[in-house]
Amino acid sequence: MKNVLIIGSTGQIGTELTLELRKRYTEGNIVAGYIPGAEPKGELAETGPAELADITNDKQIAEVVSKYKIDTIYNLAALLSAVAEAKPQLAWKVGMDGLFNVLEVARQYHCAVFTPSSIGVFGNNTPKDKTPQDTIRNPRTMYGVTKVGGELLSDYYYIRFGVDTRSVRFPGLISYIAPPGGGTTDYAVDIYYAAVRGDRFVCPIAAGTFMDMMYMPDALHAAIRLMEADPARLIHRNAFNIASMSFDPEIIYQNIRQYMPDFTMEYDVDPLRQSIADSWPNSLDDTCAREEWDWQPVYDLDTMTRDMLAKLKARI
Ligand code: AKB
Repeated sequence: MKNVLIIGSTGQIGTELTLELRKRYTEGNIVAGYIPGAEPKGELAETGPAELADITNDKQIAEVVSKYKIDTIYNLAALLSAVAEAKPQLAWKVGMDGLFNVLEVARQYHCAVFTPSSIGVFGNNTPKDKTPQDTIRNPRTMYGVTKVGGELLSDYYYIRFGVDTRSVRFPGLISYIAPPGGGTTDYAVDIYYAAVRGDRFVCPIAAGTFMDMMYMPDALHAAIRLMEADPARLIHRNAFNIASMSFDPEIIYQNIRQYMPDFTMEYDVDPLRQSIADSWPNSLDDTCAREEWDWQPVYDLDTMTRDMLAKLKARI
């Protein structure tokens, strides 16, 4: 029996992760944690319990954890990279103070904790291609600072207090249910919506800018598989490089055009997003995840494009 709290259940990852966990763990409670103004709706509201769980309110989180005898917390609350640059104080409050609240509750109630990290932990001095697992992490964005801080704090709670903390460095995540909000990699989601709506796409990232990306089903699988992994095999914990594909705007554009030949794209580069993208790796080396918990992605760019276009055509 599993009792799980998802903090940030109505966001891009949370919406799908909560439903996937409910399908997987049919006994116990998979609690959708939310903040006022972001209440679960539709299937998310109908398939299981939902509770207010604001990451900045430690007492509220502790009450939910105690009420449902929670054993695992997925902490998905975060401001993405571009928004975090506009609101650095709030990004710290959610990313660091919030994580501290979650880890303290986990320490007191003996919960395991998953907190996503990101390719945003890397910076201009990091090796760009096949970025190794253990290497320089020197981001110059508030998002990256909170993600590096989060990795260190999570490892600290494991080493000092035995809290079972685990994490992956997510690349840009591409999905068709809940939109991302304010990330540098969002263009790789928006481009599919434009193609299906029949719009000309205006790309905010320059041609030739490679970043790692992943289709949401692989990302969900990674989070769940890591939390189920045998702890005796884990040499690393916070956080594992994972990878499935790397492309620039031209490559994804040409891939979509194979299926929608009339689709067009132009560039209007956003300097903030471009400077963040330029500081991130072109591709990650995920050998440690493959060796320590059998990470293996299913989707590549082409299988993702075919699925995204089919799913979005059915939805829009
Ligand atoms: C962002 O672009 O901010 C995120 C990320 C790569 O962490 N999608």
